[in-house]
Amino acid sequence: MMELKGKKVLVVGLGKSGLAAALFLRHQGAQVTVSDVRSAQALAKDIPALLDEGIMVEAGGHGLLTFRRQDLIVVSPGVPMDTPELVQARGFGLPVIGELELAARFLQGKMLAITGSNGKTTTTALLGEILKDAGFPTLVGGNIGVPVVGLIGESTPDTWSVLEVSSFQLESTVEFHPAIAVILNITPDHLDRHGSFENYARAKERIFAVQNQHDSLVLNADNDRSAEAASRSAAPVYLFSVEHSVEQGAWLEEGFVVYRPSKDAPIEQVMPLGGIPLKGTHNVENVLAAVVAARLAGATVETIRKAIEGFRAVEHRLEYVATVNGVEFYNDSKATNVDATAKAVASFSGGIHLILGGKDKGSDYTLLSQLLRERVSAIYTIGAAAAKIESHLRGVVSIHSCETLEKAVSAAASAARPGEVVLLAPACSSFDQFESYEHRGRVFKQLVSERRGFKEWQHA
Ligand code: UMA
Repeated sequence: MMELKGKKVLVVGLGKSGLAAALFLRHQGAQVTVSDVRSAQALAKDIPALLDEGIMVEAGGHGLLTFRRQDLIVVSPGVPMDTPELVQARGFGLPVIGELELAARFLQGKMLAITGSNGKTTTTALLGEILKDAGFPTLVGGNIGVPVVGLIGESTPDTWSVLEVSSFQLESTVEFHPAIAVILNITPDHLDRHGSFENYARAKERIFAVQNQHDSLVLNADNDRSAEAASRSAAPVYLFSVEHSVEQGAWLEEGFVVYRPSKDAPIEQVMPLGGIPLKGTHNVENVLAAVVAARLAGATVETIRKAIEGFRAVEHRLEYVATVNGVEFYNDSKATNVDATAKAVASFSGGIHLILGGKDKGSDYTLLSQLLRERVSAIYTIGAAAAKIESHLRGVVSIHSCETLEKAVSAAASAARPGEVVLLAPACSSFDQFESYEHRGRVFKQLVSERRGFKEWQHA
């Protein structure tokens, strides 16, 4: 464990992670400064509490000098590692680590870490439930919305920390060492930040970089880039597949989820496929991954089955909102990349009115063409990416340019016939028009509930 007492530490970024990291470092006796590009006015909510703790705050930009006089720099996940200030700091030999790495050095107990382009939050939440139900002291955090550094105080040597980890967090890890690591899938995302698919995939692979033969790595046999990581793993690899059986891991057999701990061991029947309460094949994959990881952590088949049966969709992830005039509304605001949108669309057989758009991340929307032709009645574009999406999908499906979510919900709801679906699965991040994907999802749900209110009022 590193000594922080009396050390000068700079925290870059004052979001959830920066705030938690600054307070933790201060409580360890470090002299802490936080630097953020946002104005003092924008940060007003957090500054007084930090100053009270004796933490210095630099707002409105990152001063080059601030970055020089430090013993350690801790970076928030949303801050790219190649900003000029950080490049210069590393040039001067200053240690620069991410919030996850800092946390990993102090967290007690074992870590079960989950990454992937899609499905991370659902799988993390599900595994958290299973391990709690199994009676293990369990903490849940990471990209799911709770900074890992904030879990340190509650952790004990017996704790299982179930962590959702993103490529942004993994990119800069050094000692981060989960006992069980899961890569659900690797498909293009965050290319604006990582520069190329390969860089992004390599960042994700850091989840098992420090693992050894006593650890376990869980990979998706059906996703090439996930499965291929097996060749670089020092830890034994377990697979899951919705398509075929695997030597050790989980798959589907005659309508059942089954698990085999090793090649020659008997097959364990976990639960009928119909008992999974979540929509879509991608959620079956998430469940299979959770079954493998939970069995490896020591949960019984019985506990796993019950926890899965009682699990409900996490908010903003293919979340059923309401049925209005016979039209079903689904909120998949967390579908912030093309692959997630494809998975959402594939979860319905047809008649989909799809709301697409937001902030583009360098994505190729033509990848959706085939699926849209098969299942989508019309698309409704919103936000900054609208023109690009329209140019990629012109001629594929009928397009309504709506600009705002409000207009899109209204247009889609008017066009959809009973039995059809209005789906928000925008394939983009939200930051052009909303604070976050959660904010976008809540606005969507609000707009739907207003329509329901309108209908009730009409029929009153
Ligand atoms: N900032 C700077 N300088 C910069 C860039 C940003 O000062 O060059 C500042 C911003 O002004 C802002 C702060 O940094 O004040 C934001 O930091 P952050 O983006 O790291 O946000 P946090 O609130 O700390 O949230 C982060 C994760 N955010 C990102 O990775 C972008 C959250 O994941 C995570 O839940 C949280 O830590 C707790 O671990 C969100 C996310 O979008 C949900 N993740 C991506 C995804 O899921 O696709 C990876």
